[in-house]
Amino acid sequence: MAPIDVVAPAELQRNVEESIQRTPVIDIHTHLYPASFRGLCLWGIDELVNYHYLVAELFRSSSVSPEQFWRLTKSQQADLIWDALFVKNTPLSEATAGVVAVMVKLGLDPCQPNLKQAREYFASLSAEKHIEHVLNLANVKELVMTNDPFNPTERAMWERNEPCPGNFHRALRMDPVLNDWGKARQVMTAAGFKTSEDLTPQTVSEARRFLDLWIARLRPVYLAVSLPCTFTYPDESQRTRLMREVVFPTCEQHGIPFALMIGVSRGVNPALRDAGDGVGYADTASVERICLENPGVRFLATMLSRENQHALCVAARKFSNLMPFGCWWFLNNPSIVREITSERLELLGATTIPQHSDARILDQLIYKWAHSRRMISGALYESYSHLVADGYPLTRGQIDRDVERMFSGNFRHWVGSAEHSAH
Ligand code: FIX
Ligand code: ZN
Repeated sequence: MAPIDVVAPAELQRNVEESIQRTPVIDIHTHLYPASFRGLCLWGIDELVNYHYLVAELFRSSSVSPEQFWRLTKSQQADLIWDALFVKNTPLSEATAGVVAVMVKLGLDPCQPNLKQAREYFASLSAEKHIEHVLNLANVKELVMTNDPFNPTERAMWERNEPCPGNFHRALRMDPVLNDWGKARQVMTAAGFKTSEDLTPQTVSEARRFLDLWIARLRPVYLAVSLPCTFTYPDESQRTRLMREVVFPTCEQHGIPFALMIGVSRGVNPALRDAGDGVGYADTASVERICLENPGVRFLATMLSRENQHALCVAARKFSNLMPFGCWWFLNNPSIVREITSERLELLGATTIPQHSDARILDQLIYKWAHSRRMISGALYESYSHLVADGYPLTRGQIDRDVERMFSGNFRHWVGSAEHSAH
């Protein structure tokens, strides 16, 4: 007998959209901080408009040079970007359309000739209240930060035990350890760890002791690194040894997953600073070899190049310790989010983590999740409609279960707090 809450084909799209809208997400990769991390917690119109995605777009629509731009104050920079991208041009790009979506959701007029009205609005808010309001608007119940013990400002905040609310999970980022050992070991040495340039047995155990200290301090849900598009594993580099002798054993010992973010080409145009990074096609086989070599470690993986997405899905069919996540950075555009989500549903069902926001400014959660939900909903509806067309009695309960899994259950399961997931 067919279950009672079978969805009629004509009701399918509405049911999928409703389930997607009402299901809260865990945003597994952001650059956000709680209000207590003053100076690192970014929100408001000047930060929104100065987002590095928009800085990159400014130079296509203005004759200002990067040198001239960086000499301006933050509000002068925001005024310049607003005028060039929102007044003199139509906010068509995803990054500009995102600012418009945030302003409309907050009751602001995106067609103002300047930022006066918006600045007055944000000046009237308190960070704590606004964080709560934005998390509700975006239906984000928890998020994961990007915590860098090699950043002196952030390190000082953790060392003086700045309070961090429970819904702001930590992720221990270790780009310097794997991409700039010289810098990483200077920080370790300054903190009293006996490390040398060469990876002597003492250096390896001291580097592990450094990670153990920060794991105890942050209790991260995962350790993470971004890697260049030229990354290969294994090779003759220190990076391979650091992965094999320091990072992966540490993850296995603590039972903490490792997140691989692969495919960035840092500083292709250094004059643009954070806005100057690019993308390159990367070697998915390296991810397969890492998963094969480390069955005791769970890996999260996101790849920056569109051309790597299919192979990453196939790799995840081969390795159950590999969890593809998110449409990272230059992939976080509606048409590509839709494409990648469909591909993952077709190859991996509801077993992946479809999106993360990568938000650097709090308010961005509003548009990044509204736009992603729209595309994920479209992809999911399409997959279900094929199933229903073949005569499957799909229920509302199944839709809700699949959406909950993708929006939070799969991540909880992966990081070991699975009380919600259906696994
Ligand atoms: O490595 C990362 O976490 C990247 O997301 C950032 O470096 C990048 O600048 C960014 O903000 C992408 O959205
Ligand atoms: Zn990021």
